[in-house]
Amino acid sequence: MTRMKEGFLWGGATAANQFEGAWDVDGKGPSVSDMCTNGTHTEAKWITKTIKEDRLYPSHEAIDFYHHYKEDIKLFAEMGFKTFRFSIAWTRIFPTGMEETANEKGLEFYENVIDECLKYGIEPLITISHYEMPYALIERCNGWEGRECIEYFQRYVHAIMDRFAGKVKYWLTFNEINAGTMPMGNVLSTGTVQGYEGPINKVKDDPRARFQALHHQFVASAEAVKWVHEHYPNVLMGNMICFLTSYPYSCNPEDVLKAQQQMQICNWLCSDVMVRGYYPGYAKRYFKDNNIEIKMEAGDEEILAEGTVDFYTFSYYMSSCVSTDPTLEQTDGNISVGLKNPYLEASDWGWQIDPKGLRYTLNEIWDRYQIPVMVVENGLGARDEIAEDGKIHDSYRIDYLRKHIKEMEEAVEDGVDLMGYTPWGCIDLVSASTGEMAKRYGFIYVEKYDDGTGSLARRKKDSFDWYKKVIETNGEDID
Ligand code: BGP
Repeated sequence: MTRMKEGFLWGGATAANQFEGAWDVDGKGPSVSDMCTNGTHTEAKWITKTIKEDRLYPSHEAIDFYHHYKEDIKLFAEMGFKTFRFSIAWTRIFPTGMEETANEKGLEFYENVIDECLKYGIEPLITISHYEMPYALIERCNGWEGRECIEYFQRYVHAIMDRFAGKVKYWLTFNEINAGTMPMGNVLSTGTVQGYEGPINKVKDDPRARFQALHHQFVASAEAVKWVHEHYPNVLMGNMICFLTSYPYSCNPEDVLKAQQQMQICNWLCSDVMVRGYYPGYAKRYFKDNNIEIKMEAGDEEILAEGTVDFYTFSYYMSSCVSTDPTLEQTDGNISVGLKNPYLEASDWGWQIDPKGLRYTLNEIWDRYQIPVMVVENGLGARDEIAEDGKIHDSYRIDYLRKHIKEMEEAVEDGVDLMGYTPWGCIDLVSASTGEMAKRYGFIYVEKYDDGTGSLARRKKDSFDWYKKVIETNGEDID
């Protein structure tokens, strides 16, 4: 097989709210994720306005990376990680988002994590905002609908950059920013849920507020990118898109056009703004057709144009189909639902497995933007069992990852400039969509269960040694 280029960033990905725990330790404030209870595949998790004694909030302890980071990073180093993607919890640095000065304890924690990575030659890749906006900002101004969030965000960005830009080269502004183009984005992404309590899939959607919030995120991101470029020229700033690959269900031109429109609004809109620096024509038409009026202030367009990103990153788990036929069967998926593809199998959570779709997607992205690309999430959420020999034989996970790496290598042969690959949840962590622990992605098993119990002990799965070999051979040996 293909060897990846010299310096290819093999690693793994996580997010603060899904694995750190210590949700109220050392001055940390509650984030939107800290207000979410657990759920299941069939029963949606809730967001509550206050913490309810009789409910379980999985982010509060999660897998307690906060107190296990040395042990965990050592295991990542043993696998040979070149990079480790994690996020900084905004609320560790600014507990409500609105403070004037940063919380030193929060900065210290991330400094320790960064130093621990560097000790092993692991390059940190940091997401600045990964479904972790301060809950206080949701209460104050309906999350990102409030323009003032742009200023609070800059304060946060300056604080972490002034402290860490000398040590960390790769940064992403907003995780899966395109979640804001879909109703599911209201809770974790745009935070447009002021006063709401209930299941996260029952939020009353107001597309006008949601797209206004998204506009504020674009401006906040571009302002941050521009400022960082001016102050820390060695730092590279990336976007992050939840890539929802959509195929036309049939060759009926109606289906083809509908699939194209879906790809435009759900996938391309955000990266067109962040990579090219302006809203594309199809977005303006979509806003007009849907009575969405974005309130822009003088200077917004200039900021978008001046704060374009250096590299493009995305998550890729699955694909689905689009059709004008309303009778076709739906499938579950990441953030949105689509139609079942008769050629594909699905995970236990209904996400359709499509390795070739990754090659297709990489080519589409590269053709469109011609800037370095990185796959910063990919993986199989599955139930793992500890076997009688005390091990976890996760051949299904190896199979999923192998097939995706193979297609990634095909894409490189096609000419795509691929920087790296960080499979999701390299250590088991809380599921973003359901709050479950049972939906595991890791190379490392964590003894933590859906009812909140578990010793938190770590064990290597079979995939641990397999991935170690993949990295050692720079992608040449994936068998
Ligand atoms: C992405 C998120 C992650 C992550 C992943 C897997 O959308 O960026 O935070 O959790 O999906 O999803 P889930 O945890 O729902 O299986």
